[in-house]
Amino acid sequence: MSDAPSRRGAVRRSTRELAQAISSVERGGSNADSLIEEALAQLASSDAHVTRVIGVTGPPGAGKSTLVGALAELARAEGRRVAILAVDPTSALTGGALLGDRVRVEERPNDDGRFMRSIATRGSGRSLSHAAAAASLLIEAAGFDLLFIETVGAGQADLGIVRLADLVLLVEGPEGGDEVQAMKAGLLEAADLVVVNKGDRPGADRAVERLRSGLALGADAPEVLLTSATDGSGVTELLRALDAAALRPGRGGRVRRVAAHLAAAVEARAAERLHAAESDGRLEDMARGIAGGSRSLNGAVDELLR
Ligand SMILES: Nc1nc2c(ncn2[C@@H]2O[C@H](COP(=O)(O)OP(=O)(O)OP(=O)(O)O)[C@@H](O)[C@H]2O)c(=O)[nH]1
Ligand SMILES: [Mg+2]
Repeated sequence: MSDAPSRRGAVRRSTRELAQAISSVERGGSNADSLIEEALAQLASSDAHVTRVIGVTGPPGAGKSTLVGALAELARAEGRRVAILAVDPTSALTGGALLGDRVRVEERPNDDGRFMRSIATRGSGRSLSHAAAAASLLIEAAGFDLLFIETVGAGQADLGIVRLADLVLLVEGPEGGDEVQAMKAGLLEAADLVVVNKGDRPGADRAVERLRSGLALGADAPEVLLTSATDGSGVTELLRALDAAALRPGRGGRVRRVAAHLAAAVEARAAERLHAAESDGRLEDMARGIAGGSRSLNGAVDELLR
């Protein structure tokens, strides 16, 4: 496949190199920082490629991975370079990237236009949103046209990752009750597009109706579409809707992703400082001073962050 002029400036890494770079970022350390700096410098150049980043969220088992796989196949068949990041907020508990194991996309070693990766923190001390923000910047610098970030619809961690995206797609199952969950988690407000998947199952049409009437109450209600990821129906229409969707002001964009990375990097550095102070006893000394009234809490905080 030939290079479109728009991605001339991309850091053309093989997908293997990209995977290695993301692994470095997951582990943290100075090598990771220089990889990110390199990606940022590339993205700052005037001919940098623009990646459309689509956050995909929704309740467990709704068919997010299957749907993302189908969308990715379709976009790839149209000649676009497509990446998928699966982010599993529960992996810290399960000790692995469970969700990644269930990702439904085949890797093809000879095709550098498809990239699939699951992200877990694996006890590195880096937060998941840090790894996800960094990985999204590396993928963007590698000149992908589309990036899907899949994350299970499970509250706060999820919303942080959703903020990296230009567009948020909420995937619901046909069963009642899921919508209520989504509303509770604040995901429905964050969604730019809602899809009821498993359209082949009974009740899917009713779920669409329920969502449409519920959403009609709010201003800029997202569109509600119906798909069946397993037989492919509605998937082309969904990809078109994602392509056509206007970006909401204040949502997504590269600056947002850089900001997410910056915020996470600051947190990581603060945590490092704190850890060092704990290890060498300074924290306890300071605490003794504060408890004994010989120093102020704020002064100690400033000193720790300096
Ligand atoms: N009948 C039917 N089954 C589907 C459809 N889409 C996905 N499935 C099935 O639903 C199950 C869950 O699909 P996944 O794609 O893993 O769902 P997910 O939302 O990614 O799940 P988690 O990552 O675990 O949250 C699988 O057995 C899929 O084959 C669909 O459109 N129709
Ligand atoms: Mg999944």
